[in-house]
Parts: sequence; structure tokens; C-alpha cells
Amino acid sequence: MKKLRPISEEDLSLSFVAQIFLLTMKALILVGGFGTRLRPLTLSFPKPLVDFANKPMILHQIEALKAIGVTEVVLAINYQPEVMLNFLKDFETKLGIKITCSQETEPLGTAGPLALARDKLDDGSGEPFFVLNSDVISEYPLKEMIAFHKSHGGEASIMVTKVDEPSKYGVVVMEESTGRVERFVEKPKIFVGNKINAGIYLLNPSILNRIEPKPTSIEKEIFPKIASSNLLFAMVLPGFWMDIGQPKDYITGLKLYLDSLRKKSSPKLANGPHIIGNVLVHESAKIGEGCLIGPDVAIGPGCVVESGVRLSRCTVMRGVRVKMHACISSSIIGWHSTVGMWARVENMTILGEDVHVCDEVYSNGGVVLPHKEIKASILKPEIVM
Ligand SMILES: Nc1nc2c(ncn2[C@@H]2O[C@H](COP(=O)(O)OP(=O)(O)OP(=O)(O)O)[C@@H](O)[C@H]2O)c(=O)[nH]1
Ligand SMILES: *[C@@H]1O[C@H](CO)[C@@H](O)[C@H](O)[C@H]1NC(C)=O
Repeated sequence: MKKLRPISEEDLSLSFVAQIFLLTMKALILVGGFGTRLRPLTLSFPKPLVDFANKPMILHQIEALKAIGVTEVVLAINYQPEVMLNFLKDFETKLGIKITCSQETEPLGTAGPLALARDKLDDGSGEPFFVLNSDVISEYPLKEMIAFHKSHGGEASIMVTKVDEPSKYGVVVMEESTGRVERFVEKPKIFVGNKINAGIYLLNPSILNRIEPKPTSIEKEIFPKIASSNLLFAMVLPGFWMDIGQPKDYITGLKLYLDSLRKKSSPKLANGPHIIGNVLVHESAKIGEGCLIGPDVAIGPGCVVESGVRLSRCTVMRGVRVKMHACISSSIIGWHSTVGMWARVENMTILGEDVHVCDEVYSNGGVVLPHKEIKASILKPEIVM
């Protein structure tokens, strides 16, 4: 039998440090953008509150942070903080996590807000804090990121993800064996690598000394400087990743998210003879006879899907009614809208909140502002004011 070693002073102080670490871990979520690319949905709600897979985008992040022991989330915001805080108040108690706002009077970009929230992020413990972009969806491997951060001893860790077309992004060039970031190349014309910034960071409080509370880009101005001191390290994000800040990517993001639920054999996925592939149906939604639903569909709370409806690759948000024999594919149907009988809605149609598509109408890529009634077909992709 192995002899137990008596507990040493060192063991105790280590566990003490670990506890402090968990007790005070903080995160900042950048929620400041205007979300222009996700209009008309963002005309009704700030982008972080737009539902994704039946849950406001920001809740995916807050829940992931809570799950690894983050105790306080700071939202870096530059407009309508009341809307956000009112909404999140319930979740503060439900999730048992502190949520506060740090409000800018002018947009400070992706780094300035950190300097503005300095007092909230740096409590003197020296422990690192997370920074997340609010439009990024993934499995949030934050625990792995903490382990990575501790292992390299640098000042900052960033998550990177592989993409097929690196020429459209800012590429992170790193030393493969250690993850040390060498440099950043914005929209490279020749191939330098295929890993891009995934918008998930773990930073030591000392980086706040490098930032001023004025408009600054963390990707373009701060990270390159940390990299040139050899203190920036990148970890390749395991699992899927998507920036869901625009409709096409939002729809792709839902597919990847549902694929990942399937891999985890999530009980949240719907089953039944009328379901094809991966589908989420909120428990309060009603589905009629003879429907065919899927793949890659999310149906929100209180929705009514009448008989004979066909849905694929789409999101149907809270309170929507889809009438008999309507067909929706590759589209997003905003809150409390209705889609009429035998209507056909497809090819990246985005209906804002409370839009009513009349019976038998066809929409090919219509982008419709909130509170409209669509009486005539939209034959080619266009914005309907
Ligand atoms: N607090 C704050 N957050 C910002 C600011 N600019 C961008 N962000 C956030 O930083 C992240 C990356 O932003 P982008 O995707 O580049 O742009 P966006 O403004 O959100 O969206 P679009 O208007 O559709 O381009 C997102 O989570 C934004 O919410 C800012 O000035 N202040
Ligand atoms: C679908 O939309 C794209 C642009 O969003 C357009 O180029 C294409 O022609 C549309 N498809 C059809 C069948 O009209």
C-alpha cells in the first residue's frame, strides 16, 4: 500500500491559492457593437440579446463562464445598458453570478473598454480574467484555457481557430510547439497560416498597463505589442467555432452548434417521425400533424407550427406562428411574426420582429424590417422597409 504523505504547509497554501482563484475569477464580455450586420433583428434587441438556439446569445457565454467558476461578469457596453441589465437581472439570481455594466460614453473599440473597467477587473489578486467577444459561439473550452495559460507563464492567452479561407481574416502566426505568437498578418495575400483570432482571451491584469481608456483595437494595437515581447500565447480551440454576427454565419453557426449537441448526445434534441437531423423544439412550442422539420432548425418558446409545415435550416423565434403548409428554409423568422398558409420563405430571408407574411406569398432573400405586413412576393433578395 502507498504510504500517505502528511499534508505540508505548501499543500495548504496551494489549495488556498486555488480557492482564491475560483472565488474571484472575473470576465468581461464586449457587447458594445451596433450589430448592423444582424439587422433587422438588432432593431428590436441589442445583438447579445438576440436568440440563438432558443437562448439569447450572451447567455451561452455567461453560462459557460459560470460553469468554470467565474463569479463576476462585466458587460462592456456603449448603448442601452438598461435594456441589457433589466433582462439579465433574473439570470443573476438564477445562475448565482454577479453581472455589472461598464458603460462607455463613446465607443472605445475592443481594448479601450478594458482600461475603462480596470477597477472591476483588477482586484489586486493578480489573477487573470477572461475577455469574450459577444458574437462568438463555440464549446467555450475555458477550463482548458486556464490550464494552458498557467502552463506557459506569459502575459496573455488567446484562442485561435482554423479557417478554410485565411485571406479574409487576420491570421495569427505562432510557434507550433509552444503556441508562442510571433506576429499577426491582416488579410494575407500569400499563405502564412490558417489560424485566426477566435475572440476568447485570458489576460493577466498587468496588460491593463498597456491600454488607455481611448478607442483602441486589442487585435491590431495591443496583442502585436505583447507578441513582440514574446508574452502572447495562442491555443488552438478544440471543437467548432463561428462568429454569428451576420445572418449567413448565424445559420451556419446553428448547424455547428446542433452538431455539437448531437456529439454530446444531448437530450435537448428533438426525436420523432416528423424530425430530420438535428432540431431543437422548445417545450412550450406546438407542432401540428404531418409536419417535416429539420435538419438544423430551432423553434422557440410559444411557437405554433400548424399542420403540413416544412422547415429546414432555419430559426423560428419566440411567439411565431407558421400557418398550414408553409415552407421555410435557410431563413430567420423574428419574434412574434407569422408566416401565412402555403407561403414559401427561403434563401436567407430575415424577418424582423412582428412581421406578417400573407398566405401564399413567396420570399426569396427578403430582409424585412419589424412590424411590416408582406402582401406581395419578394422575388429576389432585397430589403423591405
Ligand atoms: N464595449 C464595446 N464593445 C465593442 C466595440 N466595438 C466592438 N465591440 C464588441 O467587440 C466584438 C467584435 O465586434 P465586431 O464584430 O467587430 O463588430 P460589431 O460592432 O459587433 O458588429 P457590426 O456592427 O455588425 O459590425 C463584439 O462583441 C462587439 O460587440 C466598442 O466600441 N465598445
Ligand atoms: C439567393 O440569394 C443570393 C444572394 O443572397 C442570390 O445571389 C441568389 O440569386 C438567390 N437565389 C435565387 C434562387 O434567387
